[in-house]
Amino acid sequence: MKKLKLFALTAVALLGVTGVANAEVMLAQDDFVGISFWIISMGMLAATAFFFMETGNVAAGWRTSVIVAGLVTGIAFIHYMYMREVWVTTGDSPTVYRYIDWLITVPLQMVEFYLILSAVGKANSGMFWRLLLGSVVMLVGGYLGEAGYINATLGFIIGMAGWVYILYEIFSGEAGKAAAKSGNKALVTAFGAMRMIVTVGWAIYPLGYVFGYLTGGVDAESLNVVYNLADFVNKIAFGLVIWAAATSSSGKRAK
Ligand SMILES: *C/C=C(C)/C=C/C=C(C)/C=C/C1=C(C)CCCC1(C)C
Repeated sequence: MKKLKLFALTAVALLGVTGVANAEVMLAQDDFVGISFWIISMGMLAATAFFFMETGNVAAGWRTSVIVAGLVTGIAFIHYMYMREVWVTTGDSPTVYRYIDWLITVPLQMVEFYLILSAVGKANSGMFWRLLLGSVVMLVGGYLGEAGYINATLGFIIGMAGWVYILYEIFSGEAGKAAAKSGNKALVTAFGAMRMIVTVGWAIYPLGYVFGYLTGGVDAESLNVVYNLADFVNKIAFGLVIWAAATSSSGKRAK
């Protein structure tokens, strides 16, 4: 198990590093957006190592949730290496890489709601499919708007509709009700904290979109700084909340 973990971590780090091995343009000292790409890449790498190493310290029912938290930050780490490269060499928004990352990591985070409910035996697959549907609508709308396939305002409206649907499901829908009735303290706390992240932390993304596209012209700098900060909070803090619930409800740290 230890060797496997070490191997997985090395593979993740190497994949990220090969993404920059042929970098020709160096990070400029006044490129603060580029610097934010770097800092966040390293945060993602550290979080990935942490989550994978911690999987041995939680009860079996919570293990998958902690592994998925590590997958989210690991996938983001690799995308960040590529996004940084695009930004530093061209000064353009790495829209395609960003949305590929979101398209993989957001559904994985939706799986987390399902997984923590199933860790206490309260999940059903309908919840997962509805959360997935909401994320796909949100991200496809956003991508079509940002990539210029449809009008930016229309893309924004479609994206908002998907997000509101997710919020409905976790607050008033079946998932929200199941969490409230579960009677498991660690789960209720984690579910509540994850829900706050999806409400408050996620609100940063549409704000970035508004500053980037809807306030006249395209402002790539504020768009990317805002998205970078949002990813830092929403991927790492989200995973930490799950890890905290997993360790507290595992009682004594498992061997
Ligand atoms: C790890 C990546 C995460 C958690 C990404 C989340 C992305 C969003 C919540 C994006 C939301 C958007 C809207 C609500 C409307 C405008 C378009 C988007 C895609 C920026």
